[in-house]
Order: sequence, then C-alpha cells, then structure tokens
Amino acid sequence: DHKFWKTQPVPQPGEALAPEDGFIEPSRPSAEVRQDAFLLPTGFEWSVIDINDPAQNKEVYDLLSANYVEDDDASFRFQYTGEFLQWALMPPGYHKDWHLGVRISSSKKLISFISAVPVRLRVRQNTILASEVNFLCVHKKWRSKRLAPVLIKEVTRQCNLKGVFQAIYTAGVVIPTPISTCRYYHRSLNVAKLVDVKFTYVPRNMTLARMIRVHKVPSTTTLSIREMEEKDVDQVTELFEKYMRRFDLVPELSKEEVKHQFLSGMGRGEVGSNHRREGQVIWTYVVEDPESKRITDFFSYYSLPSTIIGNRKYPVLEAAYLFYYATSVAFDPEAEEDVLKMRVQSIIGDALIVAHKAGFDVFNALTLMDNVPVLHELKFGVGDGQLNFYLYNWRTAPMAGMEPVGNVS
Ligand code: YNC
Ligand code: MG
Repeated sequence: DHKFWKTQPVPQPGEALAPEDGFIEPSRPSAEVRQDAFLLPTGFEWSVIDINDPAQNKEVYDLLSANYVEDDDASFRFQYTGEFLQWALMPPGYHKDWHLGVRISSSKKLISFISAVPVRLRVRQNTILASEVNFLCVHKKWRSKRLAPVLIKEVTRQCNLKGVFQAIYTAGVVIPTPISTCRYYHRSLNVAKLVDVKFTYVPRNMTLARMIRVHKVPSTTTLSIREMEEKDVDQVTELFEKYMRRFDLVPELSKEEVKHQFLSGMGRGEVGSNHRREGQVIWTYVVEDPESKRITDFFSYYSLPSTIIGNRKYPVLEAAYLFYYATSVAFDPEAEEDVLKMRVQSIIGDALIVAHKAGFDVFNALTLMDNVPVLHELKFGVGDGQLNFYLYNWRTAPMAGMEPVGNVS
C-alpha cells in the first residue's frame, strides 16, 4: 500500500491501460500553483543549493557519497564527483530553485537533497517539456520518517511554478508504475581487481588467469575515432536526432544541449598519461569520413565511481557507463539488419577499448537502445541491478522490447 504514491498523478496498480497517451492532471497557471513551500518537520529547513559554489557542491558530494544508492548487499555505493554534479545539474536552462536541500535548522547540516533539470522529452509521438528528477537522498539517520514525499512534493511545486507538469525519473526500487525496466550489464576490464573486491567471481570451471585472458581488450580500435570537438556540434546534433527516431522515449537535444552533454564534462587542461583530463566526467568520440568530412558515428560514456565499502586496498571502483551513441548506418534503407548490429558492436567495442586505456575497471551498459544484441559477444555479463523508468503525470503504454515490468505490490 503506497500511502504517498497513491495520491500522485501516476498510473496506479491494476489500472486499465489508457486508450491514448496524455496527461493525468491538467497543467495550471502558476498563479494557481501552491505559493508556499511544503511544511517540513520541526527542526528542519529548506535550502536552495548553488551547485557552482564549491562549499555547497562539497556538502552535496559529502551527503551523497555517504548516503546515496548502494547495491543490494551494501558492498558498493555511488560516489558522484563534484564535477559530475555540475555537469548533471547545470544543463542549459537549469533552474537553481530545482536543486533543493534540507538542513537541520540548528546546525545547518545538510541531511537531504533532491534535484530536477529541464528536459524536452519525446514519448512516442508526443513531445513534452518535462523535468528529470535525480539525486533524491535522505541521510541514513533520518530515513523512514516520510521526508522523501515532502521533498518530492516540493520539487514538484517548484517545477509547476516554472510551468512544468511532467517528469521523468529512474529508480532501482519498484513503485507505481514503471513504464519500462532495464537490466545492468557489466564488462570487466580490470578482472584481477574486480575479483579481489568481489564485484565479480571466478566461475567454478575457470581460473583467474584464464578469466583475465578472456577479458583482454584489444589495443587498437576497429573504427577510426577521434575525440569530439566543438566544431562537430552541429553534425552530432543532427545525427543524434535522426538516430533517436528509432526509439520511443528520448530527449530532444538542441545544439547547446549537445555541447553541454557531450563536451562540457570533458575536464580541464590536457589529456594526461592516464588518458584523462583533470575532473573529466564525459568521454565523447566521433567517426569522421576522411573524404566527405561528415561525422558518420559518435559514442560517449561517463565516469561514475563507486565507493567499495570497507575496502582499504581498493577504496574506489572506477566505472564507466555507456551514454548515447548514434550511427548513420541506421539510415541506409538498403542495409541489412545485421549491418547495424555489427556497427553497434564496433562502436561499443571501441568504447571498451578507450575506457580500458583511461583506467576504468568496469564498463556498464543497460538493456536499451540497440545494446542488447551485442552485449554477449562483447563479453558483458548480466548484473543483479535493475533500473525502472517512470513518468510523472503522463500516461503511455509500457515500452516494448525490454524486459517485463515487475509486479507492483
Ligand atoms: C524513490 N527512489 O515508496 P509510498 S532514485 C520515489 N523514488 O512512498 P520515506 C521513493 N519514491 O510507497 P526514506 C523512492 N524511494 O509509501 C522511496 N520512495 O507511497 C517512496 N536512499 O518515504 C516510498 N535514492 O522518507 C514511500 O523513505 C516513501 O527515508 C517513503 O527515503 C527514501 O533519485 C530515500 O536510493 C530514497 O536516500 C530518499 O531511502 C532514501 O527511505 C535514500 O519514509 C538511498 O518514499 C538513495 C536512493 C533514490 C535514487 C532518484 C529518483 C527519485 C524520483 C522521485 C520521484 C519524482 C517524481 C516527479 C517529481 C517532479 C514532478 C514534476 C513536474
Ligand atoms: Mg524519511
């Protein structure tokens, strides 16, 4: 029984499928939106966070690195960096008011956070101005006190005040009601470390040495790739838009947003001997046709380390996550289906190579886009994590082509 979620404009368990896509509650003019902040329990206060201010950025970092998402057996916990928070929370058109903290009134200690950023979303044939909600976190000491619903209601109010009435969010937990569920897959890059920290195991019929050999990554890429540069933004924007037509739930990115998503997190200074720049969050590569100078493909991945809880030898798991990619191979009406599959395999395979060079221990991907058919061949293994996708105040049928949606009880 979801005391909070049953009051919200989301599809409820057992509800019949709607005949048509659309909102659940109509939008209201901002004068009709509640004007005062939702009430927090006595002793707590709201605090708008300036993620660009190093001291406040560090407060969010400290809260999340000690209290954010862990795996099921509490072995690993996401360790989003300060640079990652800047990249994720400050896209073009972001609102500072949508970065909400809760502090203890007496000590001013930050004990909770939630964020939203604007996103233009296409859900099937409809495009909606929505927000993407992320980084909901309540300090472990203050859990199970119904603080999360207050944070969600307040961020919703802040979105409504700016004329936004729909949202997208993902969570490991199942609440009413996922529109899609994906699985995490993991490609081991540093097998010895992953086995040592018990991220993965040597199967009974294998040795560590053989497992290392099996996971050896080629040293040169299949495609002729280079890092994306500012001059590529127009072409990447167009390529991204065309490729994303293949899918039913996608962001629509302007040139400014493409620049932000794929270039702004590239870090400071020169690429070091570790194949990284200082503070680098995102890695984006393009394939340029040598004759026409057209960008035919691009791919990107981001860095999201995890704390290895209680491990002194290896405190951090360096994980790379596949982000967006696109290939113009998909636009050739003559091409056989297999041609696209082979191209995606080259793209993700090359991403593994550059991520390995950049020192990542593992490369993660979800069962979405055109990933699924190539994961096994590229030696990804299925993980135990699931990621559920949700829409707030928007009805649409569950998305096909992924795994069955879990039961909501
Ligand atoms: C969750 N992840 O079901 P019911 S993902 C949404 N997303 O409500 P309390 C969640 N709701 O079932 P706690 C949720 N987790 O009674 C729990 N809930 O109706 C619901 N973990 O509240 C839950 N971060 O305060 C229940 O629970 C109610 O103290 C219980 O706090 C929860 O960022 C939490 O996993 C998650 O920090 C903050 O456990 C806490 O346990 C924690 O008693 C570790 O809350 C970190 C973690 C979540 C990561 C994420 C996406 C969040 C989306 C929120 C929904 C957005 C809706 C759209 C709003 C904008 C609309 C517009 C326009
Ligand atoms: Mg609570």
